[in-house]
Amino acid sequence: MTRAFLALGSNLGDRWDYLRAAVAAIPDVVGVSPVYETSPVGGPEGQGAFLNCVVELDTDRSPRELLELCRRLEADAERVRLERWGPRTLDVDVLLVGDLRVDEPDLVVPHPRMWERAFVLVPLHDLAPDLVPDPPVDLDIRPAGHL
Ligand code: GSY
Repeated sequence: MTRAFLALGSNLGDRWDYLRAAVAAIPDVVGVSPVYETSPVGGPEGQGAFLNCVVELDTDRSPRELLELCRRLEADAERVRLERWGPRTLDVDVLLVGDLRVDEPDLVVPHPRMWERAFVLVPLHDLAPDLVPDPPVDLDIRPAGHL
């Protein structure tokens, strides 16, 4: 079994509901971080704030199987890709799968931008202070509650 982490975000529609339904549908969850309300990073002007969290799995699924799971969760949330980086009902990313490294056109693990994203590092620190000992201090990341 492998310790894996997925990042979830929503900034469209009932954000709490989308996160709640997604986490309930993820197998092998052993930890769910607090939820943070975060200012959008990148993307078009004027899009709404995100709710972000991270989940920890104890899983025997491969990185690709986890990617397929993420895509299915996004499809179940009726996600429509209107514009790249634009608002989304649900975004689910594979962050880490143990020590595995993948570098394929549609899947890079560890997630290539995770170490520069406070909205990932702060909730990841809550679950795994061993992996993120010094989370960034960022005023755009506000505790919002628990799922
Ligand atoms: O990559 C995840 C989607 N996303 C987010 C997000 O989840 N949270 C914040 N705060 N900004 C974001 N920009 C993108 S793209």
